[in-house]
Amino acid sequence: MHWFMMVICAVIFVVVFGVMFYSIVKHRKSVGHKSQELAEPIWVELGWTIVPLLIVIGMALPATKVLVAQKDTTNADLTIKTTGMQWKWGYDYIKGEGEGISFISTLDNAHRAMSDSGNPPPTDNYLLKVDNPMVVPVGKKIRVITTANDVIHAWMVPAFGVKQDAIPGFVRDTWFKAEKVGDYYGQCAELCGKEHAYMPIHVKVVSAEEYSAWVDGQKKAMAALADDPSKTWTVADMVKRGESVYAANCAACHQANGKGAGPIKALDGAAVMLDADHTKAINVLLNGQANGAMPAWRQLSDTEIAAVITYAKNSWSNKTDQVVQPAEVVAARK
Ligand code: HEC
Ligand SMILES: [Cu+2]
Repeated sequence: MHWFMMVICAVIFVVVFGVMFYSIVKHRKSVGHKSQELAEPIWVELGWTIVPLLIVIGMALPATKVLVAQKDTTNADLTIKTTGMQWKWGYDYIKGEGEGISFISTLDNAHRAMSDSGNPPPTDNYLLKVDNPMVVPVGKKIRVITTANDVIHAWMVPAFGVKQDAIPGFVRDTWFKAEKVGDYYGQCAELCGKEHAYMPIHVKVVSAEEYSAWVDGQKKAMAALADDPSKTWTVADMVKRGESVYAANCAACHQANGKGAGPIKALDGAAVMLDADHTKAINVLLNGQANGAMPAWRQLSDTEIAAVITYAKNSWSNKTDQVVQPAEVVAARK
């Protein structure tokens, strides 16, 4: 499309300027030319109206076709809903192979730490590495539905030519078809708060077989993770489970050492963590605190919330030996 338009424009440019400069130089006054009065040059006027009109129509037709195809999200092989959240992306595979897979994709913790250090060493994909990339098969039409949980974000992957706002309460869509396997990166493209620069997008394009294998693995992992919320856990198991939940979701603000920073309260030694009454901590997690400065974590499962609180209750200088059971979270959610 680009080259087609480019060639037409270049040809017109050369012809028009060629004729113009030729006429100016050839018929200049200094060699004795006099201007000519044309009587009713109707054929000239018709000509320079109709010819450009035909050219414009000839360019508009294919351009419109491409534009319509660009917006056509029907017949997708795979539909993935992406949800923008401060400051991460949620991916739900809602139609096609892998239906039901659902995960959250956050900036890799090591990159966050490098950024916080103020002096990051040269690093591949700096601030683009995520814990869970979106995985899609090569050569398939992928429809991406965008929406958001809190403020407006935008899902952008320049290599695919897609950029679509993700708006709370609205659903928008776009599509892409990756032609080569590989890793493609993008970032949130709508200023969405102080960590706007920390919500990268990583799309991993793999072969059809690798994709099927990935789907298999995810399904198994999900089955294993689909914890029975009525299960009763021991402190040790729950702490172990909570450690990764904490690293993925809480360490960015509260720090790995639980000390927090500035307005981010420390969890190490916090009354709410030492308290034998678990409901306060559960409610902070479910509803957030301080107008969302501490975000709500409803999107985590009951077991994950119970696990992360148990982890905080038994880490650093916190030695409560208390265990929060998923059932307590279930009760508090109501
Ligand atoms: C975006 C930064 C951020 C993230 C991520 C975050 N928190 Fe917080 N958290 C805060 C801030 C800020 C406060 C202090 C709110 C206030 O001033 O009351 C807070 C407060 C808390 C409190 C209440 C502490 C108290 O003494 O009142 C708990 C409990 C807590 N966070 C747990 C967590 C857990 C568990 C996670 C991970 C699932 C988490 N937070 C993730 C920013 C964050
Ligand atoms: Cu954003």
